This record gives sequence, C-alpha cells and structure tokens, in this order.
Amino acid sequence: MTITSKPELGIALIGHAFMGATHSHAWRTAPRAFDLPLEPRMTVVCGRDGEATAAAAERLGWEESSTDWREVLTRDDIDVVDICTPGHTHAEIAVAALEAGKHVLCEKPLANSIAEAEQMTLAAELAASRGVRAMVGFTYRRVPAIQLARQLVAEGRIGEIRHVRAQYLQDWLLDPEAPLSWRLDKKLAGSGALGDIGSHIVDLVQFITGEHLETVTGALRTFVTERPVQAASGGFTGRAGTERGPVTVDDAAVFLAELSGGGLGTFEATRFATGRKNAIRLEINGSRGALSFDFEDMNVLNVLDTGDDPHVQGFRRVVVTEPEHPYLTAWWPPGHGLGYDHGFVNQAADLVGAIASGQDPTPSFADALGIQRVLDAVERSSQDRRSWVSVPGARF
Ligand code: SOE
Repeated sequence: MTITSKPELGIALIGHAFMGATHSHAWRTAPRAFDLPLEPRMTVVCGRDGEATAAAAERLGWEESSTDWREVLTRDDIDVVDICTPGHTHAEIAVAALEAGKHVLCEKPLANSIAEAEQMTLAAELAASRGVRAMVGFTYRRVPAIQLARQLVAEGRIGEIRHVRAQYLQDWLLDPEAPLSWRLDKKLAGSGALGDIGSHIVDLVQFITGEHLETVTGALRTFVTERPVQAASGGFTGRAGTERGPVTVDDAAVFLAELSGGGLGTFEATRFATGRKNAIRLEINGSRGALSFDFEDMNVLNVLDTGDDPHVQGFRRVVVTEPEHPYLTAWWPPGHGLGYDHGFVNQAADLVGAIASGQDPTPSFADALGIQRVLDAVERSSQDRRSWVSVPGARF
C-alpha cells in the first residue's frame, strides 16, 4: 500500500498479456522514479477469464480483478482506462471510456481500420472539450536517444532532410511451426508486421523529423501462410496444438515514402529478419548532418555534424545517459543506461503530467489516425502493385 498525500489517479488496465505486463510495471514504477503531481493507483485489471485475470492481478500488482470492463467504466474511483487488448477491441473500449469521462491510454496501432480510428479520434476530440485526455502508446518516442534526435533536428543541426532509412526488424516468426497467435489473424490484429511494428517506425520518423509521409508505394508479403493454432492464449510464442490455420496478415512490409519536406524515405518492417531481435534502425541524412540509431543499442545516438573539421569528421557516438538528456534526471547516475521497460515508465509519467496540467498529451488519437492512413495507403499500394498512393491529411 502506498502512503501519499497526493491526489490519487485510479487506473483500470484492460488486458494483461505482454503489453499489460509492461504497462503494469510502468504504473508501479513511475511514481517511484518521477515526482508525479498525482499518485497512480493500480485499482483494477480486466480480462476475459476470471481465474487468469485474478492471477494476473496478483502477479502484476493490481488491487482487484474484473471480467467486466463496462462495469469498471461506471466506477467513480477509476480515472484512467489503459487499453492493452488486441486491436479489434480498441475502438469499442476507448469510445465507451471517453464517453464515460475516463482518460484513455490506448496501445498502438490505434485501431484495425480507418473508420474505427476516425470514430475514436472524434470521441477523443469531444472528450478533450470536457477536459478528458487521450493518448496512444507509441512508447519508443519516450526513449531518451529518440527525444534527443528530435531535439537535434528541431535545432537545425541536421539541416534539410534528404534521406530517411527506417527499419523495424524482428525474427520471432522465422520458425514455420511458431504458433498462430492473435497477432497473425487479420480480424483481431488488423495487419501484421505493417501495423504492429511498421506503425512504430512511421511514428518515429514523423516524430523526429516533424515531417509527414505524403505518398507511399510498397509491398507486403506473407512467407508462411499456415501455422499450428496456439493452444493457450497469451504471448506470441506460446504452446501450439496440432490443428493448423491460415495466417491472414503480412509477415513483412517494405515501402518507399515521399516526405513533406521533399526528402525520400525507405521503410522495412519484418518478423523474418533472421538474427535481428528488436532492431529499430533509423538513419537520417540531412544537408548539415546525420543521425543514426539502433534500438538494440538504445542508449546511443550517432550524430554527424558537417561543420566539424574535415579531418575529424565522422559519426560521433553520443551515449545518452547524462542528466542533460531527456528523462535521465529521473533515472540512474550518469552513464548507467536504460532498457525497453523505461520507455513505458516515461510514457506513464508523461500521461500523468498531462492530466494534472490539463494539457492534451501526445501522440494524440489524431496523430495515430494519421499513421493509420499511412498504413492503409501502403496496403492499397501493395494490392494494386502499380501505383504510388497519396496519404490523405491526418484531419478529416
Ligand atoms: C511485437 O512485435 C511487439 O511486441 C510489438 O507489438 C510492440 O509494440 C513492440 O514494442 C515490441 O514488439
């Protein structure tokens, strides 16, 4: 039990698998790492299976468990609804939560279709006029090196952006016998590598550069079209049974993009990058400098400045662990790096800060709708196999 004089912020978590666990860790840790204006209270976790949800509450540190998220929305002691369920449920839960006056944190991608994302954005905008906040969990924005990259671009150190190379590389589907989890079912996940991890690199490029992807052309591919059905739910590598079922999403997505500032981007999102585990690789080449980042070395940002004397010019390896760097005063002494989980903690702290100060947090639902439009344009271009597709403006 927490003893605090700060006003409490009651949290309800919906979903308790991988993302639910990362968010639980974040709610538990944020008030210990940051001096937050409000005290998050891990009030209730919701899931479909009563026994599994009760066990998750115990394991992840929630006071109660429930199998009825609708009932949870009626409770006065709930201020924030944190949605960590598969994509096909996001719209229904988020819209209901916002209408019930609850702040919402929704995992990415925002929804499984443009129509759902538009409906959610509308609900978020109506809610904002009543002081209710909505944010999307594009967590990698909260990695200090990524924040530093954005800062350097905004300071003009990179100049005009000519090239963006963005890759999100995983290999957890390499084994053709890896189970058919919900992430491989279009009805539940909306798309495969494109939405699950491609959405992250679209968000990161737009976040760092401040530009938008305006036109895209791409190809999607499913390398393994049938897999053993997962026997137990949860996770994405869990036990498989003998029954087999079709993979209905892409295993890999590659696309080119024209950026709003006139630059060109190449994007690659795949679960078949043999040997790459969670490599988010970004390289940005500008008229005055360049940046490169790899999440597998997430405490480092490589920075090149063309203003350096030519005989010492080259990528400088900046170790982003110092108090001058974003978020770092909340964490360990200089030089002691952060990991995957810290992004989620920073994200929870940012949301609490926005709620307390009455500001709309970012990325907003409208930002995520813009990303959804990019994903949709890539999918249409891949189906058509001939054309570049314009991404309609994020506003509708
Ligand atoms: C699975 O590919 C996944 O868990 C994504 O869904 C997450 O957003 C990413 O953080 C790690 O990989």
